[in-house]
Amino acid sequence: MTRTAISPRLAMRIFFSTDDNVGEVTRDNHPPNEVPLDIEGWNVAHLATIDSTNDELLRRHTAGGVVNRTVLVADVQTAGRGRLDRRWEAPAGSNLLFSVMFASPINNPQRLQHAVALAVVEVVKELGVEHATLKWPNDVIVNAETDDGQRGESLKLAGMLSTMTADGSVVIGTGCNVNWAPEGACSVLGQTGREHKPTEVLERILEALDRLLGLAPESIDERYRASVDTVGRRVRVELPGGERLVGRAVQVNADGALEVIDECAVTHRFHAADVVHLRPAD
Ligand code: BT5
Repeated sequence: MTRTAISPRLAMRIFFSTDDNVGEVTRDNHPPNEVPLDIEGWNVAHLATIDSTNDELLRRHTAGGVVNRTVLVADVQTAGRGRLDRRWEAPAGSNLLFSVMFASPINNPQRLQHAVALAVVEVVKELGVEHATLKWPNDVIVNAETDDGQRGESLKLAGMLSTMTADGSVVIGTGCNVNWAPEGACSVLGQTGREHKPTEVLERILEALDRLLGLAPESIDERYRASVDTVGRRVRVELPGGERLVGRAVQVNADGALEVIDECAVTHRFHAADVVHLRPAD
């Protein structure tokens, strides 16, 4: 028996938030202290401070001033956003906080998200976070091991927030814990003992992303599916409405949905949800 939890259209609205609450561009939130960064193939601006790089990019898009592959990176966000109106925290200058605009038309916005997530995994691995992997849909995590070598808790290293605009463009924001992590999460510094300049990590990620976007779309899909560590695990799926389900994640479908078989052998497909990787004992 198969159940689809929510329709792909509804999932799109949950997965990709809308751009109707980002406010107007004002003198206060349009910073004068903007410095261009020279990274080939991208239009990158470095801001000292902003409310949210996602919101700022959306405001600029609404004002008509954003070309494809524009990137904003900030030292600090005063109102950094997670999904579903949650907050994204990072002390000033410690972590990488950036958003990329992909201008319309876009065939498959999820594939772009997957490419960004794969680029982040590739780079943090190069920086020495060997066990970096993905938790469906786009969290970059590191699996802690329990003392007896079992798969333990997954610690979040980076998260992504995507917004579709009315004209079909997409802004993908990424927060990557380079030198700081809140309790219960992890950072590149914590995992490797080495500090990195966030903008240098950005440059590597954009280079990796450029390479990935040059691949055939199926190749990005294959790499993404091969990198999602959620598959094969016992998981708890938490839906935006508060509904919860425990089961085993069996695959990520071609449309990006996560397939989970519950304890009664019912298959569920999720297009948008929070997933918790359960330890064997949970
Ligand atoms: C995300 O949300 O993971 C999306 C994060 C996107 C942040 C970037 S930064 C650049 C761009 N501009 C923005 O305003 N946002 C994007 P979510 O899965 O909802 O996770 C949010 C939850 O993670 C919070 O409720 C906290 O519990 C936790 N959290 C907050 N800061 C964190 C951090 N630095 N590392 C790990 N977890 C964090």
